[in-house]
Amino acid sequence: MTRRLVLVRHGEAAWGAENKFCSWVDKPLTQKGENEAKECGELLAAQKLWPDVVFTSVLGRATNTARIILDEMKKVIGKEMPPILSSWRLNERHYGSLIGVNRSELAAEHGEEKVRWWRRAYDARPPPIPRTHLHFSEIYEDQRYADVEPSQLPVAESLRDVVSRLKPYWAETMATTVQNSGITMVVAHGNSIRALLKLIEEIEDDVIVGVSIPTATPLLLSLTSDLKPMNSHHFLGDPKAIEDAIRRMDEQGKAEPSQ
Ligand code: DG2
Repeated sequence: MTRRLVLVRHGEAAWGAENKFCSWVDKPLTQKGENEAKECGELLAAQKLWPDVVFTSVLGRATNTARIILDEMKKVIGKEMPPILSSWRLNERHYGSLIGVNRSELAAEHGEEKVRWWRRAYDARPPPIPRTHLHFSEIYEDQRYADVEPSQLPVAESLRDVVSRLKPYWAETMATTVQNSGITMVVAHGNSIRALLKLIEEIEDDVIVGVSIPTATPLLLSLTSDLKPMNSHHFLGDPKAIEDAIRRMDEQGKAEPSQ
């Protein structure tokens, strides 16, 4: 039996709309983000990709996107809701001191190349979040992390670091579930999805730099019983709209982003 894995980045969230690094700050979906999630649910229902199980991060923009997608799919498919498992290990990459910073302002100050490097290079780790950061307490006093060993909670991460913290969860929990299910859905974040793709498809460090994941655009992977990719991942949906969304994402790091 082919195992199918559907990976979805959440819909647009409040700080995404303001072009700020959101990372571990729990900002809600915008109206546009909710609509994107609904459209994603319609698309997945039309493709009959009802999941047997769903994984999400603990952040609201991911858990709410998952709920909206499933509600939309249920209208068409009408099955019982699948189990939803949430883990901090699927959270967005921790952007350290860059959390809350506007990407264009950062590019105006440090140059677009530097911002591109911070956002996409495999080993780029921003400076750690200082204790004086406006959102420090909100993140580290969040009861959803109460069971996590404090030393495991990051203060800044490169994509390599995200792969490292995701790897045990993939190996110990997700992989077995994917093996035992026909269809598994993961609703997470741009960089935690890049990390998952890197793990599963063994993407080279210098190739993952060019991979961007637009919001609420499902990505489909077909895997063998031992979880080897049967072909390369591909996005579902209108190719032109997806290409435009990826271009707009890349342009978020320009000093003066196009509208
Ligand atoms: C974005 C990623 O993550 O930012 O932290 O703001 O998927 O949670 O919206 P998400 C954020 P970039 O790496 O695309 O700059």
